[in-house]
Amino acid sequence: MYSQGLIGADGRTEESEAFLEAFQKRIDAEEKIEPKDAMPEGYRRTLIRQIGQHAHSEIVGMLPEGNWITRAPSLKRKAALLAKVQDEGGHGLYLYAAAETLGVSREQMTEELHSGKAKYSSIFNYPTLSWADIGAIGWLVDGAAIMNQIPLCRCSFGPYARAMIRICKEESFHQRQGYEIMLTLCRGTPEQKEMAQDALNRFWWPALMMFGPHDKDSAHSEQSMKWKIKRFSNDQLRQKFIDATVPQAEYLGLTVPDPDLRWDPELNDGKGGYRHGEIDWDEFWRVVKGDGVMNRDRIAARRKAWEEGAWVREAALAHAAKREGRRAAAE
Ligand code: FAQ
Repeated sequence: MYSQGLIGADGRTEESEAFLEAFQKRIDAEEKIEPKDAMPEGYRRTLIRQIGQHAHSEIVGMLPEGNWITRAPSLKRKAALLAKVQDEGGHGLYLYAAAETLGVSREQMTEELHSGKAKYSSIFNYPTLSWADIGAIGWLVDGAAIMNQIPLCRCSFGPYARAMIRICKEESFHQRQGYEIMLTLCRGTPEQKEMAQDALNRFWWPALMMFGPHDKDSAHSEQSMKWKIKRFSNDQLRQKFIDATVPQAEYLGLTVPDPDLRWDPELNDGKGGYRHGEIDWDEFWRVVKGDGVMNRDRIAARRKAWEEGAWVREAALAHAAKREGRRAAAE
């Protein structure tokens, strides 16, 4: 058994060296940490922050694509897009449930999203202007999400790791679906191919920003990697994504909008990889801090949905209370 954190006179948890060391030993031995296990307060808070932000990203991420459900070019495309957007909603729900096991309530997380306190992925603050954007989101945004999330299936916290297994299976399907939309457009008329190129031009850099700041500027990476919440750094994952995606763009016959992009055989310990231009970090931080093109619309849409759904939550609670009352009376 591990010693627990001690509650000091000021109410703060003081964690003994022995407790922190024993916890790190469990992590190093690849043991899964479960909700009822003793854990450092920093570990718990980091997970609530990351899983909460991840859940919010899935939920807000339904909006840019939802925008195209009524305008999908065929019944088949519409059915597939509808299913994808529903999948994202499901991912949000598993993730909220995983965060709740750490002692935070769904209401609290929702309130933090609506007040602007909690972040969600910067990518969802860009508008979807054409049907090709739906292809680009599946290909690039789900592609980046998979690259980041496959290692999360091995996260040290059990409920998050288990939720990620199913999520990654669904995201892989979304990525294929997006790429297939791009392929169809690229094999279509010159106007369709131009539309695909325009979507790539607008989504390439924001997709690279999804991996977060450079390692040297990443506040949480070092500790999160030590706790095996993250298995790779932001820059490592970004590089893997670029190396996997550039050949896919070539196959489509599209040009990646980066004049500095070039193959370097020395990169990745001599295995080769793509060197790339610098990300516009001013734009990244502006969007993260709430000043992107769509930030205000996204939060307004989420608040409206929450308010308009109040009657559903009330009805569900009333129904549960009634059922509970009937069960108690029968006993
Ligand atoms: N956008 O110290 P780090 C999806 C924040 S899901 C906004 O490096 P960390 C599915 C960061 O939170 C996409 N904020 O932080 C889908 C921190 O702020 P804080 C979401 C960002 O946590 C597809 C600060 O900057 N995926 O796409 C961003 O170690 C299609 C310092 O950064 C996940 O959430 C950003 N891009 O690493 C849905 C995956 N980057 O909290 C619909 C899980 C950084 O101190 C359609 N999360 N920040 O105020 C992670 O892997 C990590 O949290 C990172 C950031 C890698 C996102």
